[in-house]
Amino acid sequence: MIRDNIRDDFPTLKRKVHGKPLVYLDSTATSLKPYPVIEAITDFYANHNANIHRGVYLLSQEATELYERARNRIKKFFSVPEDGEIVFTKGTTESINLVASSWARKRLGRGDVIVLSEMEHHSNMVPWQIVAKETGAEIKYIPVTEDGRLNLEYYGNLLDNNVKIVAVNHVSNVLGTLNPVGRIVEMAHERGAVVLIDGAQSAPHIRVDIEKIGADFYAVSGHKMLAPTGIGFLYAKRETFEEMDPYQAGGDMILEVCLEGATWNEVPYKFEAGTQNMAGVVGFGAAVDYLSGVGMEFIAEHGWGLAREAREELTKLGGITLYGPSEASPGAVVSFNVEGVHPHDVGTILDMEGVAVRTGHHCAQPLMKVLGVSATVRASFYLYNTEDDIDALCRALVKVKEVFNLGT
Ligand code: 7TS
Repeated sequence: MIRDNIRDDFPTLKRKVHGKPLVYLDSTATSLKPYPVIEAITDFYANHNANIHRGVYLLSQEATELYERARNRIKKFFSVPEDGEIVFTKGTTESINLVASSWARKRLGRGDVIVLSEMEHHSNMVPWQIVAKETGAEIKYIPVTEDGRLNLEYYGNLLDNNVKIVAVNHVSNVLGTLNPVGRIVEMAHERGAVVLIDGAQSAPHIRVDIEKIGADFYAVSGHKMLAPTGIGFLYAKRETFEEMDPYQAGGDMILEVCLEGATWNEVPYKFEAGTQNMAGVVGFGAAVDYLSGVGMEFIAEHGWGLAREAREELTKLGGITLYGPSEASPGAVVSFNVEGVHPHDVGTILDMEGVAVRTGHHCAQPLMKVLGVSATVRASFYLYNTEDDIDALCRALVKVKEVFNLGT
């Protein structure tokens, strides 16, 4: 069951595509946006548009207050303990690049080890490959088990005193696997390694308590959790941010500049150079308010229920290979292939039926290799999806089988 009226808040759901009502099953790529978020952005531009942290005039003060109030709400939503621990970025990709560039590049060298997993999104793999090349550090990968989980025993054996950083996702964008990040952090810390958690797919779906997880870095994208595109954040402990060099330099991140050099502003501003995505931050604040209003416990249960049901219904259809843990997860992702049909053909026929899914390697080519495929079809669910969307997916898949004469 879905709570009353949630769907009415999402204008995109009123769209028709190819003459059919839109069935949006690609929230893992980016979520739809509700009216309160759209209205917060419009209100910012219409009524408070001014640059933050620099004007004595009223509009600039209002813009600054809206920006910092949103930061505070986001801080609370993620149980971030201290001020100065949330740096706004473009999203998860930029957050990880910030850590790779400003933390890792200076600290890693030959003999050091970076631990990643085989189920990482490219944005939690390629920045580390570049750092490894530059510093001489080596990357080791936690393998994925047959049932789509991280092999924790292997991880335990990988951990030695040479491991300087472990970077893994909280929820896989392909398999939906919910990784035991608390345990992963604990094991790394016992060996003195720092941990970055890629929270791109967990933050939209489960209550993320950053203090409890205890990771050194946590990266989030706003656009997957109802906020606009181009805004996200990097969490780090205040001392960690203070010890790091700036990522980019320019306006707002300095304390004082003279011809000979400059000193840095306090955190988080030291890492927010230039004019920020102010309307994005305000929209992100409205998004966490909306999610809090619905309740993260409800959202987790709802997404998990839909993912479980989708797996059951797809299994009943027959001729479908499912990937990932059989009991699904609150990550609400179902990856599959229709046996004998290329995923792009499946996606194209589904689109003609109004069903939007993602097909391809999902920016996780090494994981595709582990699964033994070049691509999958991925249906992903969020708070505005219903059982009717699963029915629509199944009806469209029957069409796929008819087109390819696969029988039903
Ligand atoms: N990490 C994970 C686990 C992701 O799923 C994604 C985006 C990213 C990092 C990068 O996030 P960005 O907001 O900086 O782009 N994942 C997807 C996806 O699965 N389909 O499109 C984008």
